[in-house]
Amino acid sequence: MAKHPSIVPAVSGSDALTQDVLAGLKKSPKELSPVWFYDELGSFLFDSICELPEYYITRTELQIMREHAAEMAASLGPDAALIEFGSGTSMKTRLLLDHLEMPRAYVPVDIAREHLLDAAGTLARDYPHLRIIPVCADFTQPFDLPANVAVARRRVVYFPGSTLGNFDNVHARSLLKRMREIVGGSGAVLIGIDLRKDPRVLERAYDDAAGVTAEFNLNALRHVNRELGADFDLDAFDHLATWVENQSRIEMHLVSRRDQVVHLGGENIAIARGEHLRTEYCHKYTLEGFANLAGTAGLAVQRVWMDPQERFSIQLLEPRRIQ
Ligand code: AVJ
Repeated sequence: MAKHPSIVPAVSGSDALTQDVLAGLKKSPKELSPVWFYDELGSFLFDSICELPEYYITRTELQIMREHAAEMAASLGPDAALIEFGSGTSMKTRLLLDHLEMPRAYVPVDIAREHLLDAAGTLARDYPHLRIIPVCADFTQPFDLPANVAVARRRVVYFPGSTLGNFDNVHARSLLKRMREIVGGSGAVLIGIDLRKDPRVLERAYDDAAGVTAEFNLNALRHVNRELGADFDLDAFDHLATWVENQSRIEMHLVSRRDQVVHLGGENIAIARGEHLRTEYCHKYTLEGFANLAGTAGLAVQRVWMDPQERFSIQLLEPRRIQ
């Protein structure tokens, strides 16, 4: 069930990663990229989060897929080439593939090469007639599509999980624009979007009673310690998930329990007691707010599927007609 959101810093290589983390720690407030959540343990913890009673997102999206996948597939039509951003285990995709009429190809795009190839192999056994063309790439950066997919009549980007919510509005818009470019004038985007709701429900979804999300958040520090040789003390931070009304988002923070100094890349980073380190945004949209955002990226909402409680939505977007 793990998604591996491929939100990686714009630089790579250990030195560049160190510089990237240092730059975040020198900001005010301090920041650490959510990419650091996802090492082996982090992916396992995320899988556990998906099973938590408070974390409605994965369960609700699956429920909508089960209920409406046939209709979604019918709206996409025959001969579609399906391109999935951050494909992970392609779990939700199966529900779609089961209903698509003669799909031309499935292109899972993911940054985790081993997991990508494993998932593609498993899928190939279950869908022997489907042409599966995995692409190992960071979907936040431009990447090339396989030639035969680039010319398919109907190209569809599938982006489940509400991962778009992890990007601020500027980056969300440019990601939507990229999808618009990939699908061209006659394609479509099928995207999972989490909806605004009672802040208490949202805060619980990101601060569960069993403490799994807290462990997931703290694991980012463990990952940085191991990968970059930092010395964050995991016991010196508290997990915080807080609803920020004027940004319409949950923010996950780590709050320092004491004055401390962290060493990284030969530098000393002072962190004061009570100081916050921001690790993730999770924007929650109204239907209208998301339609506006998509509109600014040249995409128009054609269909919206929701669960009966309207907690989550899966939306079909198509390029806006040129006026
Ligand atoms: C996988 C990015 C959709 O934002 O809800 C879960 C990640 N963070 N609990 C989300 C996450 C904290 C999740 N996404």
